[in-house]
Amino acid sequence: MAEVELSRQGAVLTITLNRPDKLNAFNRALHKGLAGALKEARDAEVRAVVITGAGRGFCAGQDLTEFNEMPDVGTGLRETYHPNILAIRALEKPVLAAVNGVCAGAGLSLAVACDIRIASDAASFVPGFVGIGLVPDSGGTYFVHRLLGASRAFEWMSSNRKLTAVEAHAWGLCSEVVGADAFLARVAEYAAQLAAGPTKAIGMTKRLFDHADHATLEEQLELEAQLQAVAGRSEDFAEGVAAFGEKRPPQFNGR
Ligand code: LHQ
Repeated sequence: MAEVELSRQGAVLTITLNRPDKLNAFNRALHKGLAGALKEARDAEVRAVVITGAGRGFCAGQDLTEFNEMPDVGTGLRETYHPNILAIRALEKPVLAAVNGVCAGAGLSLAVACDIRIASDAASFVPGFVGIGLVPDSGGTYFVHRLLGASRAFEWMSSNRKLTAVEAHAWGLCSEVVGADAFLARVAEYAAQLAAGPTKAIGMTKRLFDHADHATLEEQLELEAQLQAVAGRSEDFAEGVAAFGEKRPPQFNGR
């Protein structure tokens, strides 16, 4: 059994974490599989990426029964979790976390490192770390803080409160909650819509928002100008303007 399964639907690459008996908790094999999958996601033919979990979980974070795989926690994080979180941010295309079930600990960190989250109504969001006496890692403090604001982020991450998908939606942690029966179809529809977009412009929008987190206004304006110059030379921009003039929907090719 592969710990990570890959499938392609047109320009959508779906990455399924596949250790369902452990709620897709991370062990070395899962990290390795995810790293390989994120490498494949760099293929120019892939214009949207979905990350989801097999079975009833999205990802329960570190496998606590295989903790001894990681003799030194700091080194373990740097070698396994960090490259995958950074790879998601470095992908210049949208990454959709399809949160099918519970996410906890570094599984929550993975979900919040993605660009968009949609949740099944069977999903829940659990800090996890504080429950076992740890600090949030794998970007958990970075992304949860940005999504929720400092006050709510701290209160939640220090409480281990399990949020339902509906609560997560009300907090802005996910953008949509879908009934479990309709979830797969909605994920496919959403991912296909993302994949049909002007991928280059969407990828650069992602870069710009990440840059805005640590930039001055002057630096941000400058990067916008640079990347707009790139977008302005893209085939998709030419197509967008032509389609507008011809009063028809644009057919973007991602270039
Ligand atoms: C699990 C796990 C799990 C193994 C459920 N491991 N088996 C990074 C690097 C270095 C150091 C440490 O930390 C990190 C990052 C982290 O991620 S730390 C945080 C680790 N994660 C957690 O502490 C979450 C632990 N799990 C839970 O709190 C619950 O299982 C949740 C809230 C996720 C789900 O609760 P339930 O829906 O009630 O399911 P369950 O607890 O019954 O779990 C189902 C099975 O999955 C069960 O196995 P069993 O054989 O009894 O059916 C669990 O033992 C197993 N499982 N999480 N992380």
